[in-house]
Amino acid sequence: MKNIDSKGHVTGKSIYLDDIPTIQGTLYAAVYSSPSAHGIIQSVDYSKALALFGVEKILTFDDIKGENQIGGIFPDEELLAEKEVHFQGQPIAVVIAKSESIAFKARKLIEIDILEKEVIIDAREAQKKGQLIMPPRIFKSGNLDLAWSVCEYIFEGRASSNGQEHLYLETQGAYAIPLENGNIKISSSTQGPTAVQRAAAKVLDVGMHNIEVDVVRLGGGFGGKEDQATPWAIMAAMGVQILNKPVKLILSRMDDMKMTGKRHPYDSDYKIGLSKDFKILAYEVHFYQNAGAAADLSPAVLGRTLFHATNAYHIPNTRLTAYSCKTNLPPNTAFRGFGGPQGMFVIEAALAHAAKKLKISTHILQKKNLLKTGDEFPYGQIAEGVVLNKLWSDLDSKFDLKAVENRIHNFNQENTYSKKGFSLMPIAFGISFTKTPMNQARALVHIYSDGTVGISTGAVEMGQGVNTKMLQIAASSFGIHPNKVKLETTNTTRVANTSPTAASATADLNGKALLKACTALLERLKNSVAIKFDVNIDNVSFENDLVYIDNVPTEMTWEQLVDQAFLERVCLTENGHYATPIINFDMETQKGHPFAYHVFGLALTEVTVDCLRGTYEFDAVKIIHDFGKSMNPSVDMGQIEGGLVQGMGWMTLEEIRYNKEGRLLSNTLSAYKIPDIYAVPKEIIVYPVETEGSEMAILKSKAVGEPPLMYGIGAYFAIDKAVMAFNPNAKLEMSAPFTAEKVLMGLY
Ligand code: MTE
Ligand code: LUZ
Ligand code: MOS
Repeated sequence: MKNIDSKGHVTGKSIYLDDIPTIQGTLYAAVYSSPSAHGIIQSVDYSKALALFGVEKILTFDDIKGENQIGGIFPDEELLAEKEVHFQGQPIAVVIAKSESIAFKARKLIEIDILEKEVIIDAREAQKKGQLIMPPRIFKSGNLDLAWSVCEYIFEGRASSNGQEHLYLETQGAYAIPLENGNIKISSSTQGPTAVQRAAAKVLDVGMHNIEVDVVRLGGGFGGKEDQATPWAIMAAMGVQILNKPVKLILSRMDDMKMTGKRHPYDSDYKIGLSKDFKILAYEVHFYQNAGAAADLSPAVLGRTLFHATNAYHIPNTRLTAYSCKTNLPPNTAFRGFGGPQGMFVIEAALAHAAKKLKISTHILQKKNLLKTGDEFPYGQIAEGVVLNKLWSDLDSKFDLKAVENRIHNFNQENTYSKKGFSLMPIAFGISFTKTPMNQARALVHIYSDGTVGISTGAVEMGQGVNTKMLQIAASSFGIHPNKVKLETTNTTRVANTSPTAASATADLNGKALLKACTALLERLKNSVAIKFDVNIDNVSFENDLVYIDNVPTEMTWEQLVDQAFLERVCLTENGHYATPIINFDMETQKGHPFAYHVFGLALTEVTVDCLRGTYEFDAVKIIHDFGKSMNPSVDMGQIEGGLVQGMGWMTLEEIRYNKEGRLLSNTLSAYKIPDIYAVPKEIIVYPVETEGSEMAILKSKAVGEPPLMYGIGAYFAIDKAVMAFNPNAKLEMSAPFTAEKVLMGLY
């Protein structure tokens, strides 16, 4: 089944936030933000802005009826700055005017006086000064001190990875409208409708029942709208609360880039110890996470860095220490992989470092240490259903690693100013929110009396195809044609208390809830058939829009059955609730079983470096991926390709730069380069490996949203190899992204 949104997208008919028809009298908002990265606000002069014709109101913290607080994990973030500002782009006021252009014009007339304070943009510097979001978090396993003493080889180094701009095509925004009795409806481009509802209620000092949040779909989220869609939605809602008129707030691209947080940059010190036969015995890391000016989701992101610090390898003795460092940058946030990729980059850097010193291929070390079923992760979970060795031998038999190595070696012998490199990148990514209580979902199903079906779940469609998967579940459960099923918007009045659409777990959680609701409805309908035909309920099934008895079609259509059931006063609506079983985690001991299952895969990346220019092209990426039993191969394949290229962008082209004053320099699309069609590998081959899947995956179809991003890490190490082929003495720092400039410096 194809993605149900494809046609709407290519014909431009799909509805995004800015396509929602506006109500007459709608006002437009622009956010006024701090020009300084750290300082005390002495005074703000709004008089000139207020005097501009068409300006209705300028909202400040003074207009907040409830709490001026939007911190999701820790209460450390004001919606609108009161006295002190902590990053450039921190919202201070919201100009509300009759048109967007008046709002922007008025914003320019605001004058501010700020007493500047010291600006810190570097994570290590913040840590040295004791600027931490929370105490360091530590994972320990085995006996590290003892392990060092038996290691034959020990290598120490440093690895860093930069942030990443989400660059969803649709910028952040919201449209809030007044309903009766002071109630407010917010259309929001958010991954977390409930998060918006909860925070809005708190800031406006109303109940959650007074706020309705509705989401049609997002033009991409990638984690950037898990927590950070909230402020704009509340600002619009505040406008409604005070002016009783609809208010629309959509960030311009430049505002979005400067006001919102990104993937966390990390700097890390590692120490890795190997036995004589190249088994990793010991691994120690200090991670310095650049959290930005407030916690946002940083503590949870930090957790996932630790969970994935050993990636797809078994390492018996570890000590992993992670610092969440408070700096004067916009609060960094969720981004596809959620800290996992940053952790994986470091172990890959450590292995590449060790291999260089040992004068062997990195993949010898990787292969030797691959995780196996029964191995224990540093956090206590026992690995299950691990297929990494199978993936490796599949890849080897399909592409012949030895032949690849020889071909590249020969090419490099024959060419002076063009060098090739390749890398392998195995992945093991844990599926579930690491905070166990978040792993729950609900779905609401109506069968209308004409046999058509309406579905609401907590899932937000953001391009990943979750609506298509939900529709498949309902249509196949009832044995009816998909055009009889409609996916409703994601709305807090129909499905309440939702977890955000995140952690790649959306289809699993919401799909399981939906399946439960459908199953309950099926039982009732089967019962109705069983009575009518005087057969056993187990002999009834539905297929091809018909009622089947003993697997033989009857004359009775699905519509006739639904009509009959309705007349019999059978309830044709059901709510399903699902909570992932088994999972748990003990924060005291930092041990448990946090993940429902892991997703595995292996990527082979080949690159050619132009050794005169420092530029490079990716010849091919070949992936063997563990889909379990994919319920929609074309949607899932799209996730693999998109995730891969997004990961490669993070590792190669995308370079976020702040100056010492904390000003974002890469604040436009001309200063921030993401992969385009020319940057993608010339060849991408994805081999699905059908595995048993997992009972906790929806229809055994494993989660696919985030894992493929981490294949992109292979790009970094392929380039590294090619550069070393040209200049074996290159002193390369492990510092992503590997931009063409860095390549050139490495070559010469
Ligand atoms: N794919 C598209 N097209 N757009 C997106 O915003 N977000 C990614 C991934 N794939 C995203 C995407 C992220 S960060 C996550 S967590 C998952 O989709 C969320 O959806 P899922 O749980 O349904 O996989
Ligand atoms: N969000 C979250 C996530 O709150 N917890 C998680 O574990 C997570 N993992 C990936 C992406 N978003
Ligand atoms: Mo994805 S980072 O879980 O939104």
